[in-house]
Amino acid sequence: MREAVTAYIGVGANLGDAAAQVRAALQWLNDLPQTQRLSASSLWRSAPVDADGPDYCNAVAALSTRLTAPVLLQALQGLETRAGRQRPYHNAPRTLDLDLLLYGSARIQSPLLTVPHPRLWERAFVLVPLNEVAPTLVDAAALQAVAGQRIERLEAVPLPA
Ligand code: PH2
Ligand code: MG
Ligand code: MG
Repeated sequence: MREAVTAYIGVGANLGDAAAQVRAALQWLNDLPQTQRLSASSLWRSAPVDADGPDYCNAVAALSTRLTAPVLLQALQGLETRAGRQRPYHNAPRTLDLDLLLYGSARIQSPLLTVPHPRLWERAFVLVPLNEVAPTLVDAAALQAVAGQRIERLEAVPLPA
């Protein structure tokens, strides 16, 4: 059997009941095959970055998975479809966005997938929740670099089950 890998998933939504969609997605991630959710961040409200529409709800989940990165990506896209995701134009408001931020220590550059996520270090809506679930991965200078971006906690980290 393949080794389990720790992967970090960025969760976002800004269409419909965004917080409910993000909460549902955090459950769905735990139900993926060969995957357990290790932890989830708080839910955060953030201003859209390079995008339009309402404020986003964002979170980050840590997974332990035996899925390969491409298979995990496909599974994430399946969950976006399950949430009714449509893609009318680039960065359009969405019911659910699931981004593979980190897959262990892997560096992947393929036509389908770039890991680590290329814009991870530029975005408070990723770094602030990632810092809750993996504080050793995010240093103070990285947080300082995105301190001008509006983000506020909506809902605290859920207590462990
Ligand atoms: N996702 C984007 C573009 N801009 N802004 C916020 N605040 N949150 C997001 O999740 C987000 C965004 C593209 O996926
Ligand atoms: Mg995204
Ligand atoms: Mg995406």
